[in-house]
Amino acid sequence: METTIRQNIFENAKKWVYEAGKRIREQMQHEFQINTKSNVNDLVTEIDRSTEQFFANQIRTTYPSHYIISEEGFGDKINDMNGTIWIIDPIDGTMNFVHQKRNFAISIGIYHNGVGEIALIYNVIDDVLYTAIKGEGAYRNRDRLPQLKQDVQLETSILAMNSLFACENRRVNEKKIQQLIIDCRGTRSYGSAALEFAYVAEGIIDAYVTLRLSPWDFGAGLILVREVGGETIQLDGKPVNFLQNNTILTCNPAIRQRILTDYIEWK
Ligand code: 2AM
Ligand code: CA
Repeated sequence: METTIRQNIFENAKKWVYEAGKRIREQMQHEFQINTKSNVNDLVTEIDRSTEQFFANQIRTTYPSHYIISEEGFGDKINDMNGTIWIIDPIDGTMNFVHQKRNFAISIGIYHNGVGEIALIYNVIDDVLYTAIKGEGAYRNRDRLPQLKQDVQLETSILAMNSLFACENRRVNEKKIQQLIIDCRGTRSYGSAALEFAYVAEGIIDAYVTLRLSPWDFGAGLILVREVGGETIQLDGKPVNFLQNNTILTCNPAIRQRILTDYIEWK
């Protein structure tokens, strides 16, 4: 993608993210409708939907040739990564949004022919915007994030995980996951994949490992982490697939092989 086009898209995306964040903060002052999707704990609100519709309208008006992959149904049916594709989660961490009224994010990753060009992850309540542009590094608001340290070890690392390892323990050897939890310095579970990627990029955690994420959960985060020298792969070591759900390890490369080799064993 040409630099000036990339910059133009970034400026618009940033403007829309701030605008959407302001709308969410206003809308959540009033009562809003909450529904369930695939199961009783899989939540969606009218604010998730209206926010996604807001982005879809802006993108289709300004960039009619672009495509959208998104969670709440306003996107396109995509079979490959050709062209310019916006991967959008209007609210990542909907359970946090509903229960905690904080710790959720707008997540937007923009890809051109499969290459990650632009990432924005906006912590709406804290008003913290993480951004990345291909080849230009990653930022937390106006501050450039340093490259990840290379001398990191598992024993002094903090890992983000979630309860899927307990719920879906038929898939992986849970004894080895238990050992991973014992061997690292500590674990965290923030409940928003986008923010967990942002924290890996910021270097305040060293890895995020999970059994199932959708493309809109990691589309932006993968670019952000890449721009500080981090890596995102599936738990079998293969590259991620943007057209389906994935197992995910995003981390400081210094601890990648150790996690995959010593602690991930499929049943
Ligand atoms: P969401 O809030 O947009 O649904 C919680 O651990 C993280 O996993 C959140 O980023 C959440 O995104 C995502 N998530 C929740 N349920 C999921 C599912 N069934 N498949 C994939 N990702 C899911
Ligand atoms: Ca969502």
